[in-house]
Amino acid sequence: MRIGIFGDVHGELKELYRIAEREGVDAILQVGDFETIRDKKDLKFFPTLPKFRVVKDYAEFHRKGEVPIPTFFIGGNHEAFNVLEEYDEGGELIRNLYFIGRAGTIGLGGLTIGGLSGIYSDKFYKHERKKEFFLRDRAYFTESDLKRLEEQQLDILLTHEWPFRPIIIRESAEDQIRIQKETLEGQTGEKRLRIERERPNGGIEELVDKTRPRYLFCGHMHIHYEYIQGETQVICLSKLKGIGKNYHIIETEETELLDGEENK
Ligand SMILES: [Mn+2]
Repeated sequence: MRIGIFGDVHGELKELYRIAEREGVDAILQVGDFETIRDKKDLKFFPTLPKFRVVKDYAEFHRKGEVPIPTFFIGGNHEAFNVLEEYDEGGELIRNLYFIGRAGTIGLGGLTIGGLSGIYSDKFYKHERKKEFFLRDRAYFTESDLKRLEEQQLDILLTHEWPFRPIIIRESAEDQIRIQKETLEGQTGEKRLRIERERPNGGIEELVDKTRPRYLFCGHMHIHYEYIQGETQVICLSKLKGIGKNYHIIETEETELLDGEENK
């Protein structure tokens, strides 16, 4: 089986399935900022800058009630959180489209995949997420989310957030300028970027030590960066229609798509 792991989609589902079909993948894993916005009403629950608050490709797939390739995604910080909150434990939104949940695992092609939705904030990390829907805390993972995954032995871990907060340095002739995430959109090539570590993003690195996945895939920063932590290959993917590598393909021996009770 061929599995494609994709970076931030940001509602560009047609681009996602165009690439996936060209690559002949049997299933898709995705690292968040998928954007399941069904119609204008969902935009109220979609935290982002006003210029990005638009209905995109998902609306059309939602009307059809399906996506063409089995797709398993986690949540990022830009999502229609009113849609995802009904599936905190994971579930199938429309045919072939599965949300892995706030912190959950699935069996896919003989592999165990763990997923952690959201990004890190020290304001939200130590607190329990409110039971009733509260938009402000939906974008963040909590320490309890991580605890739910740490007992597992994983083959692949998906996180939206990077394991550490990077300092992204442009290597220019004059000086090295610290660039904030927002300005990365204007970059013309990833080669000019150098990454340094500022601090860990919650316990993701400890989670990697405990669950020992072969791969950790993450997104969020819209740049491609890879490194090794212990026995884990960490692959941070760029976004769809962005600059740099935005998907990765792995092959497994297994031909059955789904395994285990958790997929039913
Ligand atoms: Mn994003």
